Amino acid sequence: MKTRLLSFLLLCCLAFPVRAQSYQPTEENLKARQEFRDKKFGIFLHWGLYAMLATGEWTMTNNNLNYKEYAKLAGGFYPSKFDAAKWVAAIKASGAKYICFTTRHHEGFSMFDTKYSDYNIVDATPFKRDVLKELADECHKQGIGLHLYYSHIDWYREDAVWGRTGRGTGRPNPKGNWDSYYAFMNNQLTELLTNYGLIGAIWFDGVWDQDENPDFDWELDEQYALIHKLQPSCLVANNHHITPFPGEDIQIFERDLPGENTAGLSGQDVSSLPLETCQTMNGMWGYKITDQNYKSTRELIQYLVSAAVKDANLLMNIGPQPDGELPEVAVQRLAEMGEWMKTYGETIYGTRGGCVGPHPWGGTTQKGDKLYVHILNLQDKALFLPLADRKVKKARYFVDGTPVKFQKNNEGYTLLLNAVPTDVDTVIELELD
Ligand code: JFZ
Repeated sequence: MKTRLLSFLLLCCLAFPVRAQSYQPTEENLKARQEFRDKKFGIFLHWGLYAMLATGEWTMTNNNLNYKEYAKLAGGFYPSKFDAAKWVAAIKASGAKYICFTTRHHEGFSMFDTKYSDYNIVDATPFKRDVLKELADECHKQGIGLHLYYSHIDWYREDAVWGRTGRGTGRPNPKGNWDSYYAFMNNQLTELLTNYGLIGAIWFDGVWDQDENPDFDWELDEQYALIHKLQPSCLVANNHHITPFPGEDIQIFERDLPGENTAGLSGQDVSSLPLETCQTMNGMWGYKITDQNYKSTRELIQYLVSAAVKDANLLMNIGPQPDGELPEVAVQRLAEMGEWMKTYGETIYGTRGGCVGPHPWGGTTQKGDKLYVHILNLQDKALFLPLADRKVKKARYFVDGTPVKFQKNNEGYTLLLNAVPTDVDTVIELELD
């Protein structure tokens, strides 16, 4: 009997090997998660060959462009104005604390020097420069974090298994060769985590491409373990639009704040992991020449504040031009956001979502005994805060310290403002007991 039980247990162990189910983040990783939450604001950069076609990063599949024809773009890619120092300086000026760069998007072109495919910016273009290396060196020099986007799908490689996109690019074999493609990805991830210094996060994207084939095994456990082995503080993120898998360190939302789903890509529950929402500054991720529909600085700041109120980081995207420059409007938005952050950064960086949650008028962020009330949209001079079980000691306008009168009742406190707020964000600082 005993031996039967033992062999049953043994069988269980063999059948269900200890996977990342038991993922225990290391101390370094837990520390990196908190630092990530403190940063609050990052800039996403979508850059690849698609910039030349200027119709966004999905143009290859949307227009069923033949993979061999598309690859010829590389021979003409010469972003003569690329200057990593200039990019990093413009981004730093916004108050952003990290950059997330597309090392290889769905088009399959590697924007870095890789041994594992010639289809890369050094070997396949006349530019011949490792733009990732230049960017990484500048990020490290100027003291800003670097995260790397890495696509799980590839519309160019013949060994990449077909999903629901990239079917019309002329590749011969829908089945691909998973073993070969998986090894390729892990080899590239090893390069990315070995040759470019400290990497804050690997930001995966593409698992959703197999959503019609739910049994598809991406073998993520082993891939995540590889990342954590190479750089224990590197956060694993995956834009799969569902509940985080074991081994992931942050949770991503696309085009919506956590808990909202206006774009239809973010119906997943909000987990207890650090949160990040990615959003476009205009309407597209990759450079799109006809898209001048930039969000106003006011909208961008309010989106950043709304993310912070929801305890999430904002990863705001820019699609660099084919000539290597950031679009002028984007640079201007960065500068204006930075101006605001110079004054109000203290109410954003290092905070957590406050004890008064999101409301139509705005919400709160919190650091220690300071509660920052962010008023984004209020047609009133009085603002009620449901703070029944807290004691407010002081209230003042954050910007100049002018005291704010308040009244207490059983349900909470009512702030009595001097005027109906019209600023981008009227911040009232409360000192709690
Ligand atoms: C993904 C990428 O496809 C996109 O190019 C960009 O990088 C963004 C940040 O992440 O966005 C998606 C993902 C899935 C769908 C659409 C866009 N989808 O399922 O249709």
